[in-house]
Amino acid sequence: LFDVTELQRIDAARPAPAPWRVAPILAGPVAGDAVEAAHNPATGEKIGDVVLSSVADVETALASAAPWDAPAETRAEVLNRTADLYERNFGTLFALLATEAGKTLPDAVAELREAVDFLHYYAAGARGQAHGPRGIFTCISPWNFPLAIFTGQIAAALATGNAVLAKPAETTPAIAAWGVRLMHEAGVPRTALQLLPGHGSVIGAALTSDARVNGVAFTGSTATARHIQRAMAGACEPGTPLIAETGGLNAMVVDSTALPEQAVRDIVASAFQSAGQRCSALRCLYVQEDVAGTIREMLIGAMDELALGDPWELATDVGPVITPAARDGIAAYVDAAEAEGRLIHRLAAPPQGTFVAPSLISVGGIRDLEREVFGPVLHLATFRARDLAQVIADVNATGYGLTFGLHTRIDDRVQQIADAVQAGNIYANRNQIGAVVGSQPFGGEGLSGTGPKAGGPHYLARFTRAPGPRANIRPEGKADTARIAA
Ligand code: UN1
Repeated sequence: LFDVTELQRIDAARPAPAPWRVAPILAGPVAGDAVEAAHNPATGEKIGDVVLSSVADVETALASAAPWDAPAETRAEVLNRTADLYERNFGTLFALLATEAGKTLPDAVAELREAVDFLHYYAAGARGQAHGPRGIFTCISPWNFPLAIFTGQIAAALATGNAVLAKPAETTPAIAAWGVRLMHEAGVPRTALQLLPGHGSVIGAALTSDARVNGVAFTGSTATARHIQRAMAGACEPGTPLIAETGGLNAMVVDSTALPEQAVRDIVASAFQSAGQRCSALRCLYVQEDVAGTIREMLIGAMDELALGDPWELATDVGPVITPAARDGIAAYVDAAEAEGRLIHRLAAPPQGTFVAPSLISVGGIRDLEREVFGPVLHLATFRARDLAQVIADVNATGYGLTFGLHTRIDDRVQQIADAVQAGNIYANRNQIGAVVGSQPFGGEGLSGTGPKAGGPHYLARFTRAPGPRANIRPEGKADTARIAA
């Protein structure tokens, strides 16, 4: 997919493409609101300006939005063309992913590939969709996958012929604007796709509590999902779908039959890749007590090998977290654990930028975790063989159900545990991040999301209306007016 000489070319051109200026992209005039500066999380440098959207801009978008009435075949071709444009613009997209979101180069490559996969997968799905669009979809996406999830939500809504109002995360408007530009260049009409960068506290209500909104796709916190659901309930037509992917409190169990080298490699990737800023990331590791000492020592050794720093350097394993506030919050959490004598190991963080050093904290079990800490913080617990059922019960009792990892060489145990754990994504003998569009669709259960899984066979149907008979006609051909459906 990528030519090494191209990588050298973009490396020579860095830092690109700053400074930029991003504004709402509407099918009507932009009113705008305050202008906000954007910063590179790794360095703190200013990289661009964002013209925030006002409530008036949301009104303009809603009033001008029109479902994309092109034939399914045309929509599929345009989405495939968008994927080609994404690939051709990879230099700019990588630079934006590194400078605006702090993504390491391997994470940026994976993110672009996932966005491209979503476009192709939903393009293929569009061709087989028999049902009509719902109308207008609001798509609210997170900063931790500012290209992949942003593109996936929009591609699903567009593939099925809806109009989209896209609100990117507050910290990643430039990546979103590039994506929207490329979608428009590929042939998506402006009335079918409009971009509203801004703050949820200002424009969130206008985007979700309006009778003209026929569906919302959301990825973010469980608390925000609840808030959106209440907003929609007060204004939207009953049955208007909220398709939400939310938080997690994810565990992995390593039993004494596991291959330690493989388990440790997968633990490190699951907990610390992307600086732990994935809702799928491993938060609570349970190791069977007879191998706990070995795994713990190997894990500390592997943590010491992690390189923290400039996400643009190929050698970097862990980049920055998203904002100074996120850094301070995570660091305070780890400091509190240290004060309680529960800190097992912590690396040193670079002094500049919003870096958080990966850390390992001792806990009795997942019940000791009060909330999801969205960073490179791993909790370690041990269990005795006879307590395995209790471990699974405790994991289920969190109410979350996003990812679960298992390392064992007992074949029967894989199926037993997979049957007992309530989680959307269960991974055995591999890492527990990095779902794959098509072959490993991603979604949560319980507090972790509504389903259906993104990148799976049932996702597009939620963006459509079942056709249903418009009217009940008597066999002899006369309409029974009393029974004509509205
Ligand atoms: C998220 O972190 O918001 O499988 C969800 C994975 C990713 C997770 C995306 N698809 O690691």
